[in-house]
Amino acid sequence: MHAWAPPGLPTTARDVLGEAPALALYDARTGSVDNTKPAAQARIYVCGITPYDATHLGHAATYVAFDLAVRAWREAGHGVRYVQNVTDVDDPLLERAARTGEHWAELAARETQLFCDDMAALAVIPPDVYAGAVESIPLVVNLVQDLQAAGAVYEVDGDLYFSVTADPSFGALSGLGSDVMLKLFAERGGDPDRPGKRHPLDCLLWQQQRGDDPAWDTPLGTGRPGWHVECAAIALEHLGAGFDVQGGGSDLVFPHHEMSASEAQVARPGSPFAKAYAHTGMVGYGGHKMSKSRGNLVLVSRLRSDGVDPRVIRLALLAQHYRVDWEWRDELLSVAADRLHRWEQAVRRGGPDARPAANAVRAALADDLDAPRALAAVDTWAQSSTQSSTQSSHPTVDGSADLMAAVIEASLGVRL
Ligand code: 5CA
Ligand code: ZN
Repeated sequence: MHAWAPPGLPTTARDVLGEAPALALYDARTGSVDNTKPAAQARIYVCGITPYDATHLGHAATYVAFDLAVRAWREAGHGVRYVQNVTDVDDPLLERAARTGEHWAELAARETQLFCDDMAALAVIPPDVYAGAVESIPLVVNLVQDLQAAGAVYEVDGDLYFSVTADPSFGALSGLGSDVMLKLFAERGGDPDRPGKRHPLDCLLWQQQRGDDPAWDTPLGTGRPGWHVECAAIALEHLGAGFDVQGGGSDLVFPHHEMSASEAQVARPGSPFAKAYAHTGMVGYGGHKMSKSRGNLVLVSRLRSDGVDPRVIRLALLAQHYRVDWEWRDELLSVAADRLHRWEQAVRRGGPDARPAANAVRAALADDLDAPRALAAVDTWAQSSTQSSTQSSHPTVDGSADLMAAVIEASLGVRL
């Protein structure tokens, strides 16, 4: 699949300031903020959309957060290999298509394109590999065959299930008790009560064709892949086991990331699936998690067509720490627009030495992507820029505006 066009990536900040500090991230498995320790090439997988409705601000917040991680690694001198999937065949997509009468593949293609347009507008660096579930079916088949060889697969009425007991570390990522696991599994696409299963948490690897559902002829039978194995197969193929960060929203910690990791670890024993698991908080609206199924959505494309500058949308998202759950409010846009205006004026006017503020921006982002603290550092510099035009105690320094603009663009993804 084609992802979207990359934004400009100036190197001025690195040329002037040198390498940014190492990126530390909160890891769900260890429960602490740990330094990432990527090789020359950092490897990250971020779970992509299920394209049955347009990109909402919750999705946008998640992809902008991981974009900060990609940028932080680049500023720290690493190359980055970034893989993202598109769940372009799955129950919610098929259900929506059946309801509206549109062909499921057309719905998926249209919404994926809209997502790509939204991401490009938000200056999100695209993944190097953008892989659809449908095009990745051969990878899923291979992985399921490896799991069969490992004795971790059984059949229930023609459907294939993964035995969670095959992975001794199953549960270590989420750290949840079995009651909570069962509840979340049932809420998030699982089938704990299906008769014939050996363990209620065992998850579907391959589903035999039902009715008119789309299906592919494979050595596993005529059917389609389960959800968790899709991400395990795509990540293993395009990144290899033991990649640096598996990312997604906190709604994916369990079962999705737990299951994908277990499947991968049973198929490729000896290496953890990912070294760290990073999750964004949930964005709510009107008192509930913003979700396609609930329909309480604020769409990026809608804001854009209403004439909102995408940089303002991005700044509104950056004003929240990625790990906390938060509520969207329309006033956040005017606050962000005001901030953008102040920054633009400051950069036009010039200001005092930008190095301390620029280093503070990079340090804040390296410290578990603390974007609100990074914005505050720029605010302070912009404020002193106002003073330097009126007071000689804050003399304007040549090149400081250029450096500030370069850091804001490279690290925060906002081009002034
Ligand atoms: N296709 C799967 C992942 S393999 C999926 O969860 N798709 S999704 O379209 O439902 O969500 C796409 C991404 O946005 C996921 O990382 C999800 O965790 C995140 N996300 C969904 N809703 C919100 C929200 N309200 N706030 C923040 N992130 C969200
Ligand atoms: Zn996923």
